[in-house]
Amino acid sequence: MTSQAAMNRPGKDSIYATQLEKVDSFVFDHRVAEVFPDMIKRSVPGYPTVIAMTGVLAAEYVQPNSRVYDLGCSLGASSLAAQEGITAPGCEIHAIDNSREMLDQAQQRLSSESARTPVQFICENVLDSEISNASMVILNFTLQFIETTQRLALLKKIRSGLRPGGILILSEKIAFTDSTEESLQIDMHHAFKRANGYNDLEISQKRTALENVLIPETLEQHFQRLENAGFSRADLWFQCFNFVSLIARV
Ligand code: GEK
Repeated sequence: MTSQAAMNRPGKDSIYATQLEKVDSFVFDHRVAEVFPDMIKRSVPGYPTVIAMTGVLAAEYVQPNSRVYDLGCSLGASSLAAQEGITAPGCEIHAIDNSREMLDQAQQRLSSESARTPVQFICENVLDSEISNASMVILNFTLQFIETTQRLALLKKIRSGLRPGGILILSEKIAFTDSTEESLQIDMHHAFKRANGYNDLEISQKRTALENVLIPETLEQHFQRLENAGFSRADLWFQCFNFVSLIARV
């Protein structure tokens, strides 16, 4: 492939590659859905590991005849990992997203007819979702897009929909109270993006688009909120720069 062809390969994220007159707020529309796997892999350090371990955790924690909820499922990567990991019989996965464009593509990617664990695709706001009989709830990089004032109510609802022994996987971009650490982590995140082929214009325009849309919080805020929501404990199991994943237990 020539370097020009590589730049234009189908599925490659080049949404912010040209100078925009005005950078609009980021939305999960059809343009994003088309390039999403490439975008998230090149933007979120450790994403493939978090997804793969979601499958490992599903094998460990999903209980027979229970539900798994994948909230903000995008194209269904976490649902697929869970589906492949689950060994317990009689389970179902509810894959939920409020972007019709993302959900349509998720549905095409996961044909669940012959799968042992079926997936239901639901287009709705996770703030309106009913959660019950769950043994695992997945919030992989979704809570950061929910209004901060709504986050506790969502976690309380998840907690009360989980069975004894159930878990929440919470993966997020985080902020740091120490300003030196904050800039160090942001610099390393940008270095990660540059190493994955994004240029400075793309990095800066994407950052502008995500302002007030993706709102990261500190680890301390997450731990406190999980406690306030009624989880008995929460543990950090993964960190790569300013991206983390926690397991919270009932
Ligand atoms: C993955 N978990 O590949 N209700 C429903 N969906 C929402 C809401 C909401 N209120 N707000 C945002 N979303 C996925 C990646 S992406 C993360 C998750 C990212 C959806 C939104 O439409 C998008 O699909 C997803 O949450 C966030 O493991 O792009 O950084």
